[in-house]
Amino acid sequence: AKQVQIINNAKVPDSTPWFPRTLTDLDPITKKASKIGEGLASDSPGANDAAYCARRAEITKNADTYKTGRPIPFVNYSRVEIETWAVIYNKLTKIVSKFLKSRTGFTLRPIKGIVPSRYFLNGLAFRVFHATQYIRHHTKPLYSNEPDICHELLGHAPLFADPDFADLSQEIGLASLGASYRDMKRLTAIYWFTVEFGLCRQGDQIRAYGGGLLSSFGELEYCLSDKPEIRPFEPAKVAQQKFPFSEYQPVYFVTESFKDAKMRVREFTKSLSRPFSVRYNANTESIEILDSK
Ligand code: TIH
Ligand code: FE2
Repeated sequence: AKQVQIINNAKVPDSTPWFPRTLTDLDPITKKASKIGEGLASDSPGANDAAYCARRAEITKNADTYKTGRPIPFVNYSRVEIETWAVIYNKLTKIVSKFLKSRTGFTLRPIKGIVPSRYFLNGLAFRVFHATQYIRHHTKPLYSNEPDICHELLGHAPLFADPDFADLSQEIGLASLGASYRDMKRLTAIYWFTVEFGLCRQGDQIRAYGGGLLSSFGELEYCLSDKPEIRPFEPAKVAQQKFPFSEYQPVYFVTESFKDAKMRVREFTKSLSRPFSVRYNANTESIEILDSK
């Protein structure tokens, strides 16, 4: 019989080491992993712990038999394993604030729960983000109607490492200092539809960047479906938009970029009624009042 070879790729030189061409080519790679025990250096803390080696062998069996396309095997982690995770997790959460500070000057600061938006936004003027530490109830992981540690760390924290996003946030914060009651309402809406529930264009795609979306698997899926209404980010309009607090948002606003949002918000805040302007002096960590306008 004649063999037919279909070549849909440019040829590579014969001397080229093997490499996978399709996803299923990845299947044999697991055989290349060292066998349990062999790979553990004699000074590895687990090497002389028979129970640990056995447990590891039990878990790694999953990888040995795994084939492309199958669901990831479920591992029922033990109490000790979960506690190990907790040690790492707790350490990580401690350095989050330090990392953010080195990127943009933002820091996290613990707060008991929801505070009136004036105080919350005021913090942003100092590049301080007030974050809760308690965790949502385990029966409803995909949506919480109040902030919790998952929301702060998975939703908000990563964004504060972006300089334009950090500027945008501080811009809202500065405008909130001494703002009138009416302007406060406007700024809260601007905050809500950017930092909390913002969408952003990226190429021909729309992506979610608001912390309230990134920490809620349920709303994240919903916001990118055809169910909600999506409007362009125009601060004067955003400022008037009403919104529910404890359910999926019916309306979202999409911005062109963080820089664009920052410029637009900066323009918008000039229209507010405050008779003075302010700036944050990072050297003295204090607010300076500028000439009344
Ligand atoms: N809905 C968010 C979540 O599930 O993570 C939490 C909230 C953000 C804003 C208000 S409630
Ligand atoms: Fe939030």
